[in-house]
Amino acid sequence: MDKNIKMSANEAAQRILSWSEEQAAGTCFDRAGKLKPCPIGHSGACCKNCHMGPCRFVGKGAEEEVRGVCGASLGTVAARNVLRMIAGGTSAHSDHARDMVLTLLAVAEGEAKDFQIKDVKKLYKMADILGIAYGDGKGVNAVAKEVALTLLEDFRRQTGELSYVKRAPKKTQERWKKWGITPRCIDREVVETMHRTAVGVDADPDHLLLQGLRTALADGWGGCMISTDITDVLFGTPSPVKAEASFGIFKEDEVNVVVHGHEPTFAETLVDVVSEPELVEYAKSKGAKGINLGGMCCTANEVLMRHGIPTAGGFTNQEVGILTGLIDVMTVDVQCIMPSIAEISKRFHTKIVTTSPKAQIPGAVHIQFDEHNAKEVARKIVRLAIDNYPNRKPAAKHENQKFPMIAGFSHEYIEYMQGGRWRASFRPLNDAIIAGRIRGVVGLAGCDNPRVTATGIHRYIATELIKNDVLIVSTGCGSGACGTAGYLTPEMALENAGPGLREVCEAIGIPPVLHLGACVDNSRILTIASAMAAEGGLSDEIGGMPAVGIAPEWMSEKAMAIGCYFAASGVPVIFGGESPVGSSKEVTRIMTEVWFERFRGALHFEPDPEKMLAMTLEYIDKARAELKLKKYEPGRFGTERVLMDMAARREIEKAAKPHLGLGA
Ligand code: SF4
Ligand code: MSK
Repeated sequence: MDKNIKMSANEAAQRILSWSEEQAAGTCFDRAGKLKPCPIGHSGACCKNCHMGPCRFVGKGAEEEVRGVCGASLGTVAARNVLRMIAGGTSAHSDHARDMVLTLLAVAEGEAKDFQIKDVKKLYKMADILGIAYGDGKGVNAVAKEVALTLLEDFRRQTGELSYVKRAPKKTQERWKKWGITPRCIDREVVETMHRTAVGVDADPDHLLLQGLRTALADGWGGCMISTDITDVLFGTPSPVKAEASFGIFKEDEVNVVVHGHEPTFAETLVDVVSEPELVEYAKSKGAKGINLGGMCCTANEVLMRHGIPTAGGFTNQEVGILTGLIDVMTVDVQCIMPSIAEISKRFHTKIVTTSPKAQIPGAVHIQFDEHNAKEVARKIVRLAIDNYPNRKPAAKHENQKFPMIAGFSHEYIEYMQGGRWRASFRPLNDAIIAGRIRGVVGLAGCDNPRVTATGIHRYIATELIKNDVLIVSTGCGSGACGTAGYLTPEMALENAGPGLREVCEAIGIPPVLHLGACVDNSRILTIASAMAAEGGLSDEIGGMPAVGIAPEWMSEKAMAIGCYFAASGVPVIFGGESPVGSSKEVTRIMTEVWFERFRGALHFEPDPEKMLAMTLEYIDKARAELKLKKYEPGRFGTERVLMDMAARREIEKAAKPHLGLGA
């Protein structure tokens, strides 16, 4: 690998990776260097949906002239490829959500003794939305059971609408109805997507992509939102917690257990057992001072948000963490787990433990977890880590770097922090946007990626946006990237934010980047956007807000589902990297111009970080102008609130261009 190209923007990760190159340890960065992506598949121009292919659509005029053996066009193929990514991503989030529903049901029926309902208020809020009665002597578990059974219908209902569709602003729902993309349930949309993309079924790119959006909406307003809600109900709705990030969270003199993956249930159990006196004593008997729990990727975000468990960062840090030689056990469940960790761990002493019935990795130990035997399994795994502690090898590369951070910004807390218990609302945020103190809001989400300087684009975008008075809400590995850069502290705002954003952050005592949770918790952004629309003074739907979504280093199919549910909900979204539909002008146009015209959201792909930033600010400023808000000028704020009447809104809508001429 070229020594001048930084593999990771995290300095500690970079030092460990340079050391690993000398050891020829083999990480995703080495593999990314060796394995160049196939340019045909990378741009969406390859179809392997039947065994007459793969068919490759290459050469000048491929879009017009080349056809697959079955006669499919490049547009059909590129659209089908996007749909299959959305279906994959939706399946991942939603299967996770299904497990959360089943856990809630098991708790309600008294079958999962190690868990109980922690946030009854939130459970009742869900019951309200779902039309389930509570109170009048009805026990909490009875309500929980009804909530679980009602939400199970969201996976299998054949007609009708997903329960949580009604949480979106009316106007947003109307757009979905008009274009026939209101999801019926989760499983049916995924199955229909797989059907319609099979050989010889749906061939119209626009028609296909509408089904893609319907499936993505089933992910956002279904799988993701259900998962966030139930996780809060079972384990507590997050509120701000102090924690630490980066590799210095691993302790040399303690047993280090790391949770990696996405599901919160097992990790929550580990949080409970690691401080049990018998286990701590057992650790001491092996020469350790105690037991230290840390996290990686999105399981990390789950326990960070609720307990302040420190995080070693996101996706590209998983192998790097093992290279420290300090992890005694890494437990993994599902999603974003590199199978290579089992291989790389053999060079050290780390034991990889797979815990999900859905995922096993050759070379890992499998100790299966389910909610019925939670603590028993957790204790077994902690003992395994303690027994492994004396096996640490001295040759590994430890780094002490760690940054303080604040996480735990649930949408409930964001509302609370703007007015306290009695006057909680989104009014102050809307007013700050109207006055121009806050120029707009960006959801900075998605993976970090070894094909670029990992976490580097997240950092660049975060730095520039807060300088430009843009408030950031972050999730998933985007939050990991910001946390391991030291961006998740209020001091960061004082030092780097523009004058308006700084004033707001100082007044409330928040960082300029609000960590909202794991990648399923992008649903919190949908809830916030809906609340801002309901609050008034900005757009009366999610579309038209001075808000943009960015996933600068995305790689997962889940990111594609997320990007598309934001676009369908009315948010312009910008993804980094080369476009996976770049080979088809037609599909690119549909996903940008046509979607913007219909839903006021779009999905762009832009590899240049500076252009990404420019597009974001252009979208925000254009939305401000269309809402007739004060023109953004750094340090010059308005005090007037401009409330829009219906006539003014109609005028804005008439003037709204189908797209911003941003290209794709
Ligand atoms: Fe080729 Fe059509 Fe088969 Fe795709 S579905 S591999 S385009 S023949
Ligand atoms: S873990 S989907 S690398 S955000 Fe949620 Fe991170 Fe992307 Fe996985």
